[in-house]
Amino acid sequence: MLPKINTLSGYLYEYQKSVANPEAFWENIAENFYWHKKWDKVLEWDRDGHNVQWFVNGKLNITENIFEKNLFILGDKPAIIWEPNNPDEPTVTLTYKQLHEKVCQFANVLLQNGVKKGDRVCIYLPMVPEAAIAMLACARVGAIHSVVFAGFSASSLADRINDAEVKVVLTSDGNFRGAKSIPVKAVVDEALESCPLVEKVIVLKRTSIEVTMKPGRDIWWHDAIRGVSIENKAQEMDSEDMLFILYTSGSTGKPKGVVHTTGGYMVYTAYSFANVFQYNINDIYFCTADVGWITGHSYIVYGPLLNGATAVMFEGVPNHPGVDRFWQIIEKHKVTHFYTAPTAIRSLMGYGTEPIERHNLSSLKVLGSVGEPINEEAWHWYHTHVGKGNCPIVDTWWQTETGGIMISPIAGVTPTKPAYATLPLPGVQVIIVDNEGNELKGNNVEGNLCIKFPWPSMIRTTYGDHERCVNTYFSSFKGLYFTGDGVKRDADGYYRILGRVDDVINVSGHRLGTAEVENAINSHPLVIESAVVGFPHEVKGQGIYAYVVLDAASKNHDPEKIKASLLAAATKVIGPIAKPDKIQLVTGLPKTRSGKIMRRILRKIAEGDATSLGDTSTLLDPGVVKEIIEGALVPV
Ligand code: 6R9
Repeated sequence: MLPKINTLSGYLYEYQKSVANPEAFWENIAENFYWHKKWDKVLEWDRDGHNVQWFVNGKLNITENIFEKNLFILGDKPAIIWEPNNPDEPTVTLTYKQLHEKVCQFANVLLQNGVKKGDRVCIYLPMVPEAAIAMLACARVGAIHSVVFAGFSASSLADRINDAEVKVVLTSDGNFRGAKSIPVKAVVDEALESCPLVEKVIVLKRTSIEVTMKPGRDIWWHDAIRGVSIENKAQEMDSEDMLFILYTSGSTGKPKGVVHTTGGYMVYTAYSFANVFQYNINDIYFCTADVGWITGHSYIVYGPLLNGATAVMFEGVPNHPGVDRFWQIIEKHKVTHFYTAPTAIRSLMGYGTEPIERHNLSSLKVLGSVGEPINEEAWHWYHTHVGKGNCPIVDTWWQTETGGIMISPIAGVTPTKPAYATLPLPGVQVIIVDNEGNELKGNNVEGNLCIKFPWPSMIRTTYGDHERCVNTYFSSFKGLYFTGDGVKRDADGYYRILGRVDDVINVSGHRLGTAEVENAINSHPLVIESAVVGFPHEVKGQGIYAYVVLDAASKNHDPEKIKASLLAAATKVIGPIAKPDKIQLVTGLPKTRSGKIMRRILRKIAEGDATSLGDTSTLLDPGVVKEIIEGALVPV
């Protein structure tokens, strides 16, 4: 087991140690893993070019650290408890031994289908055990997985497949989500029309809807594994070999492929899981995220399994068949650790406490929150009604790029404070800077959240474009990793995340670039241009507000029909998560004389606060603002 902090003074001691000598600190943690060959050097770092290597020349396979290292002790312990969308369907439990066999078998399937070390495999699967099996099988053979959330559209999927030059796609016939059944394979077929490099598609049967199978390219999962050996020797990987790519939205351009590598990611996710959640070996841990997001990667699959944890994996949604579904799962599996997103808490709050009271939640010990700032009301509701006042809430701040949790209470150790992520984990050197990059020292300060020293699971590059990585994260403030978030450090030295300060919006915990949504809207033939901003939304955290300028030809069309077709365009180009909540048709956008859209003004109007627009004198046409305010939609 990994060393665990269990007192506040222990935390302070470890933190000091990790800052005084990060290399010695992480080396000590890394010693707990199984390496074919240990590192020659703990850290190699070139600050300016952002070339960072952890556990240099170490050799290992991450799946051996999940399975072989622990099988003797963990063999019959459940690794994954899978809860299907329909509660009448049986739960599937896979022990460590069974999961190991399935991973090895599928690793052999990948090899037989021509997948070699370093090849990219796209995983576009619903929340079924095979999603975890697929990820681990890739890691076993040294293939780089790129999981794409199965709610993304065909064109988003195609972009991600092409950017990573994917060779093999793993998917399913369909997907059950709540009352809906989604035709997943049909989306893949559409995407692959523009993905010439894909050689094989392996299709899991889940919903049994009819699908077309392209001869020579498409194979059924059950046919592919038939008769295949359950023994597989893990591929030896370098510490810095890529483990996976995960696409995420930024403020400009198309989503970028965030790259994580093997050794550092393993050490950090395992260490942070053990410490933040204070997981003990008989606990049952339930994270409601989807494996399509970083939370699913680090804290459903890798972090928990590296710790020998039992993880509940849920296929469905919180309100199907009833709004007590989460509570029913907690009671059924005697869940001790529950990790979810503020948006889910806020939406369930709307149904009152009766659905909770129907269930016995006394097994719960720790509650977690991730994905967006948790407001105080939701924090208190979660604490009082779900945790009955007895469970610490770990409000975990981190990002796809950070790989693992960065600022968070340690359960039962760090005194919590509603809406505060509290204190950085050991090894995380937080610095707050103003817009000019000056450090804001001391307490009671507010500014841009940066990290000044590398940590093992930090982003290594953006796939295929290292310069983009350097420009996006390391050039706003010299020598610092810039997170894109605003933060406040209060009088106690506690951190409160204030949300994004760039053009990224966070809708129900899903990251979207405003430019991405604008591109989708602009794909509509009647649109000349558009500007998208976020606005405060009671359940989603942020909603999407789109200001759209239409072509003169639109005069002949019903504006309501146009709005509906704009929603359809966003769904088609990105996916349903990108559908605007409000669309305001305008005749022009507020622009500076150099043609830059003044988003600050549009944001204020969308928030319903048109009184403090600041200086509008630099605008090309100030009249536009008045018109927009008059037609503004009431925020919900
Ligand atoms: C893990 C994950 C990252 C962005 C991040 C921030 C927001 C995540 C948060 C939080 C406040 C928390 N965020 N956790 N804000 N409190 N506990 O969500 O990764 O999808 O990359 O999003 O989410 O704005 O910058 P990702």
